[in-house]
Amino acid sequence: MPAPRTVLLTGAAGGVGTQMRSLLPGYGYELRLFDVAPLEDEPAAITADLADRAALRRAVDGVDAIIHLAGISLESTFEKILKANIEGTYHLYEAAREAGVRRVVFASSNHAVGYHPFPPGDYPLPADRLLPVDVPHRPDTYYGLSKSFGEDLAQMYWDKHGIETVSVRIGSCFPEPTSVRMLSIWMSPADGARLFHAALTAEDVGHTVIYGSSANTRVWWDLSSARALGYEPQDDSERFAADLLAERGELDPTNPDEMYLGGQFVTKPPIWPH
Ligand code: NAI
Ligand code: 15L
Repeated sequence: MPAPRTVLLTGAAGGVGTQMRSLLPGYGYELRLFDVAPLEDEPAAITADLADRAALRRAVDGVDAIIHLAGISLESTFEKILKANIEGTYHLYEAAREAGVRRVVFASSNHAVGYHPFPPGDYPLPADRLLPVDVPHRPDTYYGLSKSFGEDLAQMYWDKHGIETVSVRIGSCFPEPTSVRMLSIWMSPADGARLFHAALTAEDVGHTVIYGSSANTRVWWDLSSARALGYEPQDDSERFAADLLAERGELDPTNPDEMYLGGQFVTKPPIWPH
């Protein structure tokens, strides 16, 4: 596949989308922006819902690849998750198929596998303790379930229609980690851009699932499938560890709030209004 140049960024108004709008042009991409929330400072952005098939068709027309971030990014009601994340991702892939787009990078989540306990041991964990990428889905919320669906949808569109996808089980992509759990799953925005660039340019990915994090000393999962795409993370959350640990202490592997990869999504899925 020739290196993509024009890339549709859905969810461009969100937290990750805003970071990627500033970072990805540095890799040579021309971004086409799509979000249901208006982007006041981006007059060319397409303001539309993923349910709007005509708007999606316009959005995908002529792009070389898609980074699909749009959707509800926390737990919500099943009905809202169904519409935005499950039906919305289906509409996105149908638009890609109709327009002949060959590569999608799908923002999956650690919450697709959130019910796996985090691996025990002293950090850094040896390679054979890290959570492999091929563990079964164990969604911790309706939100996580929608990400499991998205990964399966991506697999089907590869097998049936030849559309390649890299499904990125993002950990926590924020400027800084703000909890002890995030020390293990943090992905700096700069590493996020490195990872998306690798996912857009690697050859012959078929459908590849990867974890998305920085090279954290406390990492819980196996980054080898991401590194195999050419991803070379540069950041490590360890510089934030002393302060967070002094304030909150190590995670308690017997506390249901803390013992799973998905953290509090597992035990207290509050229903955020969206
Ligand atoms: P966010 O909530 O800040 O942004 C999501 C964007 O999607 C918003 O701008 C929203 O307006 C848009 N959106 C929601 N429903 C839509 C619809 N029906 N049609 C069009 N646009 C719609 O989320 P964030 O943090 O930027 O995450 C981006 C993606 O990455 C999400 O899919 C999220 O599930 C995933 N992710 C993010 C993680 C993180 O650490 N930020 C961790 C794991 C996954
Ligand atoms: C996610 O999937 C969410 O979108 C993000 O807001 C964080 O909560 C992240 O997971 C996390 O697990 O920290």
